[in-house]
Amino acid sequence: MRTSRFRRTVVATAAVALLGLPASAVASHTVVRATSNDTWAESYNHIRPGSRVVWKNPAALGDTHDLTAYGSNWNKSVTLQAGDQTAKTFRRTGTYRYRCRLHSTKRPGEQCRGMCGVIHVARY
Ligand SMILES: [Cu+2]
Repeated sequence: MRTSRFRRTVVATAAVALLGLPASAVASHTVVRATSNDTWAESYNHIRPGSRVVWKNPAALGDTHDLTAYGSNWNKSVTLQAGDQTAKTFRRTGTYRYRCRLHSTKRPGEQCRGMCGVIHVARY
């Protein structure tokens, strides 16, 4: 799997070089999964503008989670039953924070604790 991901990256990079686009123009597809420890894996993701993030709540875990945006730059509030997923394509650079309201705490002015995550969108 490591090799195929590397090969895909090489192919994508070569295609971009042929098109004369900067490497940073390559959009990606990122999967964030709820874990049995009530965390997001990975909880921090760095992506390029135009990339799609899919949050999955694996059916095998049998738990309910929630995906709620916090901060003032985006909105999302979705309940994820076991087996559910939701997605968003991030077109603008920025830092997008989210949490599961069932498994985290967030008080005004304090950091989120528990099942919290960050999507960082930047061109480099
Ligand atoms: Cu949760």
